[in-house]
Amino acid sequence: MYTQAMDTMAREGGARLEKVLSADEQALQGRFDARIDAGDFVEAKDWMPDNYRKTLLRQISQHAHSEIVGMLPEGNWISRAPTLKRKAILLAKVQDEGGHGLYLYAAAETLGTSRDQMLDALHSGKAKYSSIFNYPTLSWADVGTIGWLVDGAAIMNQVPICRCSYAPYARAMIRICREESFHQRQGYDSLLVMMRDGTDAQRAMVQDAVNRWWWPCLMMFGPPDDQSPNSAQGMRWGIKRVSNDTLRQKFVDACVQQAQVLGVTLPDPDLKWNEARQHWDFGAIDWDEFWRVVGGEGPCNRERLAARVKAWDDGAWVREAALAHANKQAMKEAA
Ligand code: FAQ
Repeated sequence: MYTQAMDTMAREGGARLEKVLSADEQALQGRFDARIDAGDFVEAKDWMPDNYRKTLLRQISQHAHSEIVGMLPEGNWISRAPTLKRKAILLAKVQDEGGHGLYLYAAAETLGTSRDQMLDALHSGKAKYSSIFNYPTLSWADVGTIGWLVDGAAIMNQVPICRCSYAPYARAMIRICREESFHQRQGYDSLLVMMRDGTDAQRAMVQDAVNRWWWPCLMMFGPPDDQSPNSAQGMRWGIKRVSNDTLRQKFVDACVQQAQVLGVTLPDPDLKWNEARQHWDFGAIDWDEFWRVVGGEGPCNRERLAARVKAWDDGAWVREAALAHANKQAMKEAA
């Protein structure tokens, strides 16, 4: 059932050739499939099919880069936070995102890809990161809205990954989800204060932020299930536990009531409770916009990548100094 099908794309004269597995490989494959079927977790040193490894690396790399690039939109507001308390919270949150990136790069390293390789792929524009971080943060309310909606969507997507069949990724996700939950609550709290105790201008600022972030947040869950090329295999391998559309629907259902408590309107005239489905119906997502952003043509793609490349270049002296220090220590110890 869990074949190496994605490995067998070699073509000769237009015909598709199946990779022939040796008897040993077939036995390993059989044991691996049985473990996945039994709900076992796979550890770094266990045998795994090449494409299981590649699929994990694709997803973990995209996830890790999202955490790191995701520091930029909110980092932009650290120096302009309205109070010392909000500044301290925002600093802690942005720092947490950096930590998440590091756990995830470490999880990817257990699969044999170094952090340098992954960063090279990010800086050269080859690696993906979440579409959501290519939108600008125009006002202070964007920071609260990112906490409420972006972290809220991230939690919805990431809680099921705590049960991912690859144990090092699952373990990293448990800690990440705990922190994301604090992120979501601080964002919601910040918006609630503005909506309840703020001025009309502040309330309008929150509504404007929600209007701009709502639809891009729904896109975070990825394309519809019937247009998601990686879902079927990811789910069969227990890497992905819940489908893109199911998670998106759960997110909408959760947000409607939260928006009511907050006193903001979600910018979707088609949002309507469906008694038969016991879910909220919502309007059509602009998938052309999603693919444009994923393809590098979002409002901030160039700016985000340039900021990451500059940070890497500016940090060269730190890496060189750390390496020189480590070499000196090693020589001392050897002597
Ligand atoms: N943006 O076949 P599927 C966060 C790509 S972390 C860009 O459905 P899959 C924390 C997808 O890679 C947010 N590309 O793919 C935070 C694939 O392209 P590929 C990140 C996207 O893997 C908060 C193609 O489209 N979270 O927010 C997006 O089965 C605040 C076809 O898609 C994760 O990465 C997108 N939104 O499902 C930080 C969670 N969606 O690779 C700072 C882990 C899809 O074939 C501040 N990842 N694509 O070239 C996942 O759960 C999955 O990878 C999905 C996509 C659900 C994102």
